[in-house]
Amino acid sequence: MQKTFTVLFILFVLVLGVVFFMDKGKLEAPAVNDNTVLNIDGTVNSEMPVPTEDNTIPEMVVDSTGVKEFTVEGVSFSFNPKTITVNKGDQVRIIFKNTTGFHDFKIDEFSVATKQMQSPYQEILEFTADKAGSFQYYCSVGSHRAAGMFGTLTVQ
Ligand SMILES: [Cu+2]
Repeated sequence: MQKTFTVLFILFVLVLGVVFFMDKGKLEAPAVNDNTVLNIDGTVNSEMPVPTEDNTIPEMVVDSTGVKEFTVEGVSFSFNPKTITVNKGDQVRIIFKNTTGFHDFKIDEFSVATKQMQSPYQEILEFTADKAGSFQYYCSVGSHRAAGMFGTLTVQ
């Protein structure tokens, strides 16, 4: 009888212990929601704008003067969006937001380039899309372009 009680008591303590640790695990789960922008080291980046509710960056805005405005995010090692399409003759504004790493944004054919800067960094470029074709925008830091940090500007 005494032995049975001891065994039951030990089981009870074990169950309590398991429940306690499971709860503790839940409490310690990272409280990061999907809209949070993280730095490359995983810390929360409070300086950068939070994406819109559907978690995308708006692709294009036409301002009151007719300028086609695109927000392009740079991370290691890609741009978002990966494609931009405008019409020949459009005045184009690129709001380049480097959110992760050390990058720039360049389009050789239109002679536009931001500085090479560590995130968080934002620079605004403007140019006239005065020739039709497909042009690459890319990051000229190190081998970032080869690693996938480029996109396509189509002027139609
Ligand atoms: Cu880069």
